[in-house]
Amino acid sequence: MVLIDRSYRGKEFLNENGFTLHAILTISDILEILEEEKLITKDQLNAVSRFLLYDVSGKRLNFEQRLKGCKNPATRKLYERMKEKQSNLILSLDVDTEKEFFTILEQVSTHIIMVKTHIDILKDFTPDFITKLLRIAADYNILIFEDRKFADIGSTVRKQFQGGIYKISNWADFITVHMVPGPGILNGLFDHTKTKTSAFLLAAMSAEGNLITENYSRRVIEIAKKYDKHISGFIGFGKTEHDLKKLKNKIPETMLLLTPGVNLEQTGDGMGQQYVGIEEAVRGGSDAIIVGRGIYAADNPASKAKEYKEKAWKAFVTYNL
Ligand code: S5P
Repeated sequence: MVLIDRSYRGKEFLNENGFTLHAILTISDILEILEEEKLITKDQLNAVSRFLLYDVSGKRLNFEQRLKGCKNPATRKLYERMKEKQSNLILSLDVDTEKEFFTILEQVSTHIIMVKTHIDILKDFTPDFITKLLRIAADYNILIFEDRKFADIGSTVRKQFQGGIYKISNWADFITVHMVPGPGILNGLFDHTKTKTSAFLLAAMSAEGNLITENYSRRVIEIAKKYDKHISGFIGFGKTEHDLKKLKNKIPETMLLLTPGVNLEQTGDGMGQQYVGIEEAVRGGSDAIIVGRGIYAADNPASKAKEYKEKAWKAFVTYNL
């Protein structure tokens, strides 16, 4: 019998004897049919799906165990938001005016656990923006994620994180960090500060042709294990469920895998962005999806956010909870 990963569905591939196989149905498809026909229960479907997800290891912790074992307070907050809001949707709100930003944020706020900012995109930024953002975040139980992608020597990133006009360390629950400069970047960001901000490290990017290799991803994860006080997890994209699973299996269980490049309608944006579907991302082990244009550029961001949230949470409950 050949076990076929869902990501191969509808595609042709060669088996080890050189025969072309055409994948029509996956084990997951069959399980879903059995559940629809009431031949197995939802619990059985979930248990077998989890078993398959983790390469038949069956050893991964469930959501509650991961939350319990998690020592990083910022990561715990994110786990708790997921539980409270029954959502694993992060909105990437890459618009360029304050008005647009808050109009969309208020429309979608009940559906998201976190808003990801690129604060330097705003053309009318003033410190009042942060005051307002913090208030809305508190009112709607949303965390704030500044996607600054720090990538310099320790001394420089410290200034970029704490200083300038943005003073990110005062308000961001999370930031993103590239590990290209090595571990010194984490010392620069976190030594001798009382910041509550925690980091997500870029482990695999969605941009086509990016230079991150599997070995680089592994090294990033190894460094993160030593700095778990300040690291909440990883940004990780995979074109297929299988690619994501390979990454997920290297990640410590209490850390989170957030996946950008998720879109229900597009496969790319003509500028190198690549997209994966919600189901594939979550089946691959993604804990939360990051969606930008799929929501904020939609005719009705609120109903789109609801759709993304419901689909992503359903997949999470089925395969990852
Ligand atoms: O590999 C990555 C990492 C990130 S953080 N690919 C990404 O697209 N991102 C960010 O996710 C990117 O900077 C943007 O803010 C968001 C994706 O936006 P979308 O409009 O393509 O969904």
